[in-house]
Amino acid sequence: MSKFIPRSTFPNYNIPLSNFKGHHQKALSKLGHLSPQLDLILEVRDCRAPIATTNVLFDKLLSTKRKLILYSKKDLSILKPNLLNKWHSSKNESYMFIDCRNRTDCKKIITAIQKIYEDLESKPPLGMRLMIIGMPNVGKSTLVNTMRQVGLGNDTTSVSTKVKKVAKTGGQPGVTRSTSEIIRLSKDPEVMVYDTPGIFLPTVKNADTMLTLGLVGCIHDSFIDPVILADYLLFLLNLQNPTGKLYSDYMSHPTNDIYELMFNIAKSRNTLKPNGSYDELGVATHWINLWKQGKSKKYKGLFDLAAIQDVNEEKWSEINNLERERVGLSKVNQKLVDSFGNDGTSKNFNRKRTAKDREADMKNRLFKL
Ligand SMILES: Nc1nc2c(ncn2[C@@H]2O[C@H](COP(=O)(O)OP(=O)(O)OP(=O)(O)O)[C@@H](O)[C@H]2O)c(=O)[nH]1
Ligand SMILES: [Mg+2]
Repeated sequence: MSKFIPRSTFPNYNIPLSNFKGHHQKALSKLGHLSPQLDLILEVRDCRAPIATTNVLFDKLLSTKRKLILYSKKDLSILKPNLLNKWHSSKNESYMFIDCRNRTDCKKIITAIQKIYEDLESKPPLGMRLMIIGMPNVGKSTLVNTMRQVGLGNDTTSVSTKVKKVAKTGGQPGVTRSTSEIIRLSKDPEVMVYDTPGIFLPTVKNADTMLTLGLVGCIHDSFIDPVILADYLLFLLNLQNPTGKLYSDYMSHPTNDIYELMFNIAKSRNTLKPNGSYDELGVATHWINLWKQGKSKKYKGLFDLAAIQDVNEEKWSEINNLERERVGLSKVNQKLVDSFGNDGTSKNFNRKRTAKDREADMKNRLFKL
């Protein structure tokens, strides 16, 4: 048999590149209004797609803020922590590699926050204020709940029954629709956090990125044809391991043909019809969900092409800079610059100030007293 060669490029399907919604815009302006009272930003990215789940819009609004980057869902990912180190060390950016449901990981985050608090020259009199931000469905609300249990509970091993979950979570994007009221995470020192809705980019740069975001659940299941998504997953898996081992439960040799794989999946699940046909959408969705939800330990994934290719720090910075330039030209970005200036600190000079602005000013003043 001839040697199997994985595909090096994926067909450019006509997939919508935008999923930016009204509540994303609203959350962005709320972020701008609350920004003056924030002492620290927790930016959550999915570590199965560390580049695609980076939203450069936040950099505009919060460029002057101290930030801790949290790469979530480490239990579902094969991303090497070394790669993150390579990317972040020269920029002196703080990051952590976490499972949002894991109490030990959340304890480490709280300890890091307490350390940052201790290093603050002037301590905020009413406690430290954080905001948790990120793309949809990366685990922000789950993280708030676990950090709260750890921060307000007494021990880190058993589940505290006293500390209730305060943030609604769920498997689809868009579960959190509006910025929360302030939530207490710990008492000594006083640490409070705002949970925010996941915010999408105005548009993503190409169909590959959209497919990557589909595989980590940043966009709704119904948004992309499951067969295309299943095929993209096969394309990525073959690049990671061209032996076919990653789907050896279903077939004995590697393939570039999603229909061959789907046929074999249907066969091994006994869902083939007598005429040899099968429910394409059902099988494709089953195949995607194995990886998306990490149905067992063997389905750990990495869905960012650049991360699979192990790009170096220079290339990673170049990708981010190009992305900043591209998103910088969008209307959404222009609106932010008009309202909050280039770094999120200035007030809008062209627009008449509204009652909402005055309310935000008042809150910010009170918090900083
Ligand atoms: N395996 C695993 N699942 C996680 C982790 N973090 C969150 N989840 C799951 O991911 C899904 C989304 O979590 P949420 O906390 O609702 O995500 P979110 O970022 O608040 O989502 P939006 O509010 O829609 O933007 C839920 O089903 C969580 O149980 C993690 O670290 N590992
Ligand atoms: Mg949420």
